[in-house]
Amino acid sequence: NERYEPQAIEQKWQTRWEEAGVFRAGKRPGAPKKYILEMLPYPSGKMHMGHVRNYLIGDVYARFFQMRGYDVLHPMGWDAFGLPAENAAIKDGVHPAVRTRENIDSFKKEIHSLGYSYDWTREVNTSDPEYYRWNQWFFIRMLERGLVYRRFSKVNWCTGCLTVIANEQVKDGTCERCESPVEDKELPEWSFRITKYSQALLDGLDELKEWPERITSMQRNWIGRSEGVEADFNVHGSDARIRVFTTRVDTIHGCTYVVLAPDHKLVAQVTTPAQRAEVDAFVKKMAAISKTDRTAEGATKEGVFTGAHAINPFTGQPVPIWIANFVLSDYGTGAVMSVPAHDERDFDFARKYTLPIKVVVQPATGDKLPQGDALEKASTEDGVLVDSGEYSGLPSAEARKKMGEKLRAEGRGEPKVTYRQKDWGFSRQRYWGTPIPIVYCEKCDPERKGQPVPLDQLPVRLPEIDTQTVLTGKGEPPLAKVPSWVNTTCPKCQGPARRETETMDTFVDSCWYFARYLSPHYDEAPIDPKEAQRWLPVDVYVGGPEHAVMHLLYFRFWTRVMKLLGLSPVDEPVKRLVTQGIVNGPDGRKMSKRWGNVVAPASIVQKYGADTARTYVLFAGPPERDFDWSDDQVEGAFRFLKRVWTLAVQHQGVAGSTHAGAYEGKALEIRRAAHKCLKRVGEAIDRLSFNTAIAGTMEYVNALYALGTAETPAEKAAMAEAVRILSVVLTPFAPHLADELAESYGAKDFTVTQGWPEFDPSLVVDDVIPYAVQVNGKLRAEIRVAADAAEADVRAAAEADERVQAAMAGKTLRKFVFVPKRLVNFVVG
Ligand code: ANZ
Ligand code: ZN
Repeated sequence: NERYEPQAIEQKWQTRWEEAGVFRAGKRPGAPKKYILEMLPYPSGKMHMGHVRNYLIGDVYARFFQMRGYDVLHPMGWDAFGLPAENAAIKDGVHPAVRTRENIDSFKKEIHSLGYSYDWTREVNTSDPEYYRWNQWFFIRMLERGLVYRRFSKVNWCTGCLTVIANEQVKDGTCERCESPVEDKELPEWSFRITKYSQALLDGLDELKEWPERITSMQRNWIGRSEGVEADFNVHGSDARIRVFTTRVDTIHGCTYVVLAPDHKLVAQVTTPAQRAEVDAFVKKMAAISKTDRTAEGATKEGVFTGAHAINPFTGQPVPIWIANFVLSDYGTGAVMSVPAHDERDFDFARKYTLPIKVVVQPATGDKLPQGDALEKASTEDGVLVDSGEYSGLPSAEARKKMGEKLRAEGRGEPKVTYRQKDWGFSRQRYWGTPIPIVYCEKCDPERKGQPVPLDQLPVRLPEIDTQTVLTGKGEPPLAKVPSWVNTTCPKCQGPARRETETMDTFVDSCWYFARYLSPHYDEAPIDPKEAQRWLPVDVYVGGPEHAVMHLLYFRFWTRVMKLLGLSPVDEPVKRLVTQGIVNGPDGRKMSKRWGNVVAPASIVQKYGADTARTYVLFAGPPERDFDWSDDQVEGAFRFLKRVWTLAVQHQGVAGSTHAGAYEGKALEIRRAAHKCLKRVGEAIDRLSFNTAIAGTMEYVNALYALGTAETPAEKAAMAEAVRILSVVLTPFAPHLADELAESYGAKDFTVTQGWPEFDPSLVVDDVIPYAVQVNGKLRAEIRVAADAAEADVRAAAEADERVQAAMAGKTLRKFVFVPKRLVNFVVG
């Protein structure tokens, strides 16, 4: 065909790849492996450009490594449970399973249309009982080990979704998903004890050298390790003790009041009758405000005096006990010793309520801070202690150590590490998720702790439901409205029992899907440990940076659990993480329905073909960077591929040409251009610099045009090789065109299977320049080396020259002089 018509060739190749199973993993058991993975999508029906880009980054890598001889695993699946399908069902009555199925089908068609190299034999659907059965299995195994437990706690209740949402999903007191207000609510909640792994997850970050620093530092902050001291303040005239957590015990002599969280358990006990009314009113007011609002950055500090006093364990002096909004009950001990001179919040609070301010740390610089109310702002740096009894004169760090030891020795406290990270509450009042495999029997379990469903009874399947009556979005969890499902028998006494009606957070599903791909139908365990040995960890994981502190932390936790359970040998799920940038519209705003700037992938594929869509998106910028959509550049990518096609058509006559003799002149130029391109593109892909890889290919095509028609046998053979190399370097980006081109030149196999040839080093040397070689300042030889050759290489080439060797024979080298691009001089004596 004379003209480039992507629509005529792309589907054909997609079908051929699929039928030949080109992208199946496990074909090369002896070869090194690469596991390339992109975050599995929530099947929302239509693909957007963000998906296209995400999967392309992985796809280029997967094809490239396959060409380099690796056994590549590149799977795809569906994060199929979740709120959108359920919310849609509440609106229009379509069962979530039906909608999800439809969405998957259309999403999958789009994926196919872009020519991605997935091994579809490993497809996973998290809403399939064959999958979620293992969520239940993990739940029970973790329950046995105390890694799952049920707690009554304050949860974030979304008033729009009518469900519990994670801390991470609360943005400024509203739900990240529906933007409705979020309230605190006391509910029993199933939780994973992820905090047991806080330190391990923190330490593990040090090993993740190939993760973006931005992500690891977000995780570090999220885990929030804090080294400090717990100290007991006795309540004056009572045997109650207030334990505080402080990172600055060195400032304890400057503590002028103590603050309890409004919901601290000692509040009622310590409050004096005179203060009771005021305290009760404040506690009530605080309970109505969500935790996030109460402690937001800009929130004004408020508090009330309890009437009671606490005794400073170091000075023996009493200080007033307050309650205030800025102290959280679920961090540290829920109580703080306030040091207004050295803490900003305490300072503001002291100013507002005229509490004393006392400087006990002077700056190490020698500047002297004024005492008391003359202080203009808190001095928060470490320094040297003053007015601190026997600790005066000590540097802060040393004082902290000594004071912590003293507290421990006296049984009044101890050094303590605190983490900001919380356990992960994962029960949801929703239908479209994994049922929690628990039953409650009044006879065997009067406390309603719950008994696990026996492993051999898994999966606990979601019941068929009448959507209209069950998915109403109101009241009890949907599953509670299905009596035939809720009522069951107790595994212990066989008497009547009720099932747990809550389902699991969908983040559970994405915790281990990457391991399920290894053996998607294995039915003895979630993963076949043999396959885990072969494939884990994931070598390259591509996804959005917005998952930094949820999915990307949760699945690290789960990976450790899988190791604990003997399923997998690795501590960390992923070696290299690539977080892709955003695709904006031509207006520079994130593509969104709201801005009306969405470009549908299907429209681009239809108009220009998948290869143009792929080439454009990859050429638009480095994977990690955002880019703005440009119709002109899409056109540009299309024109480039047309030029490739025309070039191939023009040179069709050289197909199959070979040549046994030397290559000189134009023939040599053709070969040099080809091998340089091979080198450059390979190295760029390795570095993830797909845009420069494509730029290199474009320059290569220009060079071939400039070289004109191949006339001599040598030129023809060189050109045949050059076209073959063109099909190689195009394969990761424009795979359909690459295969079509290769086939029209007589290739008998797919380009991806034929592999990535090694470039010939002698052909990629750039310009060669002469160097004068002197011995004791006298010209002895002239050598020719690459213009960019390093000193050592030039020297080696000079030393290899016979005339130079003769001039230096029997002498000792005293000095070697190197003048780049000009000369070298051996000083001998
Ligand atoms: C006295 C002090 C003096 C403090 C000083 C700081 C500076 P990080 O680093 O985040 O762990 N704190 C402790 N528990 C709290 C709670 N439940 N709610 C609010 N604040 C709390 O912060 C530890 C510091 O935060 C602790 O050290 C405590 O204030 C406060 F010059 O104690 B500090
Ligand atoms: Zn029972």
